[in-house]
Amino acid sequence: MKRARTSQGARRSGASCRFHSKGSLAPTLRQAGTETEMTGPMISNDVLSELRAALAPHGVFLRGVVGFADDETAPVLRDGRAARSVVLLGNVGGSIWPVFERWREGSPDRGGENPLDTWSKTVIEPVADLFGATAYFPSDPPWQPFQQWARRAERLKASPLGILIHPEYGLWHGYRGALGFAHVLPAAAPAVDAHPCDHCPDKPCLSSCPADAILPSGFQIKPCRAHLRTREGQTGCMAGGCLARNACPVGAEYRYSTEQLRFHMAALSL
Ligand code: B12
Ligand code: SF4
Ligand code: SF4
Repeated sequence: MKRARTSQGARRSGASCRFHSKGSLAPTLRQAGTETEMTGPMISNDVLSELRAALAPHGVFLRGVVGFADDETAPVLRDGRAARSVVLLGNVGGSIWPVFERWREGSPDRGGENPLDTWSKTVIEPVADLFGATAYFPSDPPWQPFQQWARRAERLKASPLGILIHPEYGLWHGYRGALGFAHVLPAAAPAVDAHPCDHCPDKPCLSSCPADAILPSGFQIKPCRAHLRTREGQTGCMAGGCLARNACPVGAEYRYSTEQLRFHMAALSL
């Protein structure tokens, strides 16, 4: 399948539109496991609703829409044009985990070297084809600015860990892909304005890291990695997830399962 690589470079102009998923986790999880028929070209006036419906069975949420102006850098579509809109797709809490695990169990090599990235492509690429969109993935170099897109789409801000924090989901969300469109997508529901870290007096994330890798100035990768290689790191953060992330009180009910946390930690190359 011919895919535009994720180089940036085209310039665009126009207003940004925003969309904030109002879907709750429960209905998505209830639907997980049902198959969606995805055959033939889809023509719809309500692209966002159709996209939601196609992705919900996989536990993937529409996280927001970014519109690109003529005079700004936009990702390149597979036909070489500049995207007018990008729809961000991701997980909310452990929404993708049951579907991903089932897929992995059914894969001959348990999904290969980077199973979550492979699964994301398996799910999102057919949807991109169906909607005539270009798929981008956070794991594919050259890295697309997923976090910048998320800041614009949902107005999220970075926590001291470097991860964007959501007022409801806290640090328990991520991006599995994005879809680039040649047209402007409809304006969407209001984005988030509150930044939880501004109203967190104790900031437990700053005092919970045994390697002092979370500083007010930002995440320090070297002390983190050095700690993770130690015995304490292996039985602590590697086994149960980043202690600083776990210490954040926001969105605790969306916290990933221990199994998922271990999976993400193991994916870090130490
Ligand atoms: C490289 C990378 C890392 C490197 C960071 C190296 C560094 N110091 O920059 C490493 C391997 C350390 C890393 C770690 C993690 N990462 Co990371 N990472 C990326 C990746 C692939 C590219 C970032 C980038 O350079 N983008 C290109 C620039 C142009 O885009 P950008 O939007 O402007 O980039 C912003 C980020 O780079 C951010 N940033 C800068 N330094 C750091 C450091 C960290 C740790 C993070 C999270 C962000 C961050 O600031 C930039 C300006 O806004 C992104 C995916 C992506 N395509 O963006 C994920 C991404 C940023 N990572 C993510 C996550 C979740 C993690 C981990 C928590 C994974 C885990 N173990 O669970 C850990 C962090 C905690 C830990 N204990 O290590 C998520 C963040 C989701 C969110 N809610 O914001 C992303 C978006 C991937 C995803 N699929 O969702 N990551
Ligand atoms: S513990 Fe407080 S400061 Fe740290 S990420 Fe959570 S809300 Fe932000
Ligand atoms: S993974 Fe562990 S060492 Fe690394 S930042 Fe989180 S708490 Fe600190």
